[in-house]
Amino acid sequence: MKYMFKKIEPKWQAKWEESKVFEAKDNSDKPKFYGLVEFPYPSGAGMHVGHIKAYSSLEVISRKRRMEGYNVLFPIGFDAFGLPTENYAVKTGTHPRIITDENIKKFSNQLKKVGFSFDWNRVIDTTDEDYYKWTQWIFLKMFEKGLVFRDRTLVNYCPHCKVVLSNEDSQGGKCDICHSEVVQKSKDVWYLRITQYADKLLEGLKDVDYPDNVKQQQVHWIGKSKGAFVNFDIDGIDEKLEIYTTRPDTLFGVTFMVIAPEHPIIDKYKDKVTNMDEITAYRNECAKKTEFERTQLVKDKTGVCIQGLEGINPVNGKKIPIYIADYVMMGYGTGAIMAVPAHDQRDYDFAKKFGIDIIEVIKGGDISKEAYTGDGEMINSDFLNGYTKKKDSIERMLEELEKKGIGKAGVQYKMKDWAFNRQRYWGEPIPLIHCPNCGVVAVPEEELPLRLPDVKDFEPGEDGQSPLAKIDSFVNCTCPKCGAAAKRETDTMPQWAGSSWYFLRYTDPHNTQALADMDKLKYWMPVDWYNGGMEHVTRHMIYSRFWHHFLYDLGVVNTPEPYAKRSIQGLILGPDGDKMSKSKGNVVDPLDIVEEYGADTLRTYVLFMGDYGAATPWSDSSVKGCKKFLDRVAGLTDILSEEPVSDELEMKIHRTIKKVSSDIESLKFNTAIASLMTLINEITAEGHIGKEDLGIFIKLLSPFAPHLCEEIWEFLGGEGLLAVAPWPVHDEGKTVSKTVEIGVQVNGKVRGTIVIPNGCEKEKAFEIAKADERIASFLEGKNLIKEIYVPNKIVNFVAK
Ligand code: ANZ
Ligand code: ZN
Repeated sequence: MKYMFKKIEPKWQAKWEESKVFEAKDNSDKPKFYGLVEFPYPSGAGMHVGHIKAYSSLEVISRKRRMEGYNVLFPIGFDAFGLPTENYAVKTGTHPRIITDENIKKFSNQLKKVGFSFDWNRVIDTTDEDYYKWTQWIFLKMFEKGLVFRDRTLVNYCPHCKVVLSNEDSQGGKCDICHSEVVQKSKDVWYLRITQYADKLLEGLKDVDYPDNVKQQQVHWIGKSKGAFVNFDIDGIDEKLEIYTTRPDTLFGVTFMVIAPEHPIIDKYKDKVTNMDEITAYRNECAKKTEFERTQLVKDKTGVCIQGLEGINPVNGKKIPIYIADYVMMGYGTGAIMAVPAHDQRDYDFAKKFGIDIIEVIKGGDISKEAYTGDGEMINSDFLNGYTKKKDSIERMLEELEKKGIGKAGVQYKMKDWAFNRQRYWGEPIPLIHCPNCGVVAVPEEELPLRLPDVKDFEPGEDGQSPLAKIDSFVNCTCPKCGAAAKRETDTMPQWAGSSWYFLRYTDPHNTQALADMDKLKYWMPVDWYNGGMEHVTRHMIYSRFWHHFLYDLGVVNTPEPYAKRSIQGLILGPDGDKMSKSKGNVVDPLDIVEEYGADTLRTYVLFMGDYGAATPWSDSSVKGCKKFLDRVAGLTDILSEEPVSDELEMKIHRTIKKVSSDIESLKFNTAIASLMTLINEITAEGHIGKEDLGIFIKLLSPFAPHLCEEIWEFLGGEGLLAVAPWPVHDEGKTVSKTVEIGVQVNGKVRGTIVIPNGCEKEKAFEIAKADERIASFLEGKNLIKEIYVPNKIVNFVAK
């Protein structure tokens, strides 16, 4: 048969849809498999080849699982709130609802054209009010449990997008959305207390199967640090300055202190400070810098010595100067540090610049050149002198500090609480009310969903207020507690809200009573395998693990961890090896490939192109190669024969079953496809193939190229749909060759080779060897002294 993809692809897509073969069953006795891919943001640009690669791994695994007899949940949905749609709405005056619906339609059609085996009956749209009702519900539960709080703080603000950004969304001092420069701005911010779950998020990593680098990134992001809080007296004032340090063992080496420019102690004692003007000027300079700039390890440190305040080192009573400097952050630890220039490079650079003493307390380095951060013998440190292990000196110092009541052990996290509001329209309204009498009050649960009001103008207010603030009918309400006239919160939730629990909704997408029914959750959760990008390993995965742990504590879900296993796809680069981007003009449209070569070719190619986890450049010629391979597969139907295949080919078929089955499980799709390509060469060389063996071949290929394989299956008269036909199982006995070729030595020299039955007895091997003419000639006229046989390897005769 000819590979007529234009004809067969729509045909099988229609059959799959009609037969509901990809719909997951809720009440099934079969074992379950829940495969999850990161649902797309339905942008106007439509699908990218990167989406195809990202979904193809679990597409292949889900298809294999169905054939192995599992009840498979492989869902898709749309993470549809967010800025690009809103910016487009502002630009065109079209309502985001309309834009979103159009984009979702476009995406769905594209996904269907590629033949993904998603359960289209469970599609989720995070902007659907029946969905975001539950996003708001979870938020209210967090509010109820004290995990929501409001604080006025300096925030990362993008003047272009007019939104507050979390640290993660403004890495490198640039807005994650529009890449403009981020500025610092004082704002009221709603926070989710994710730090309260820091330890659970760390602990939970022990129970999940994530790649090591994924775990490491999460551990690093959480950034747990063990150290000590120590109180320093301020000379002449009844006030303590508390610092956080990871190195209390170096306390005798402290020669100054540094506080963050925003530290409140300055204003509290401004009457005592004699250089307030200089300090104010410095603080104004600092306010212009982003946190990113401030944490860079630049040698040239800046700062101002506070005249009029002096600290006292609690372990030796020495007076030390206090500086303000921007390398100390207000948001970490206590916003104040004890500086040990001999053993901390930042402090060292600072001390050199400001001419401050450097006291060595750990032997081993050369402090005339740089700070020494290694281990060594303690010196100049009173009761710590002679200690050689950091761990022991820290322990001894902590004991001392606790005994004297001047310090205690403590932990800190790099992770900050999650800034959870945006001043934008296209997001979930935050269901809170500001009442003049009662303060902040929750919208009653039965009033959920709190719907987004219809507006005409999506432009945020110039003062950085949400567009919702301009809608009086939305803002004005009555307090649910006391009935007084009150005002609604007008900020909306960040992009990351809807994706923090979507995998739960797939288990029961139409439920109106709960976010999902407990029995269904118990059947489907946890997600067995979640594939996605490295860029979502911190933000999205940490946020969703946090929500899931919270829901677990609430008793709403049945497992603490949502994802049992995680894998990562590598990027698809442009043909030139650069990142694909519109501006570079090297973007490949997947639909163009479907149009020209067929969906099966596209699917096969994105998994054949290289290591699944690696970044790989696009290659048109390799796409064509995949197309040719599928042409040859179609051609196998022309050499069908009842003649049995050779033992050799049978062995290769069984070896291929074994290899494809195991390669798929370890995401080695490229080698799985390559082994099918090799097998087709073997079949072609043989010249014919039986129905049953061709059936095996297309079963193995079907997760990659399902349309063509269904077509061949039908041609062969296969029963039902190939999509649920049983996956082939190899016979281990048939994977080994029936014969082996081995060398024969006479007196230690190889004199020839013989073919013996695989694993044959030694007497038989000797018999075959002696019968070999060449070998016999070497033995002629000699006495055999010894016969040696290493099974399947070698025969050696010793003769004189
Ligand atoms: C004295 C010291 C001596 C320190 C030494 C280090 C080495 P991690 O591991 O990241 O938690 N620090 C504390 N609070 C800070 C802040 N708000 N801004 C900037 N730096 C801060 O780092 C903790 C260390 O970073 C602390 O330990 C403190 O310097 C500094 F040989 O104290 B250390
Ligand atoms: Zn009230």
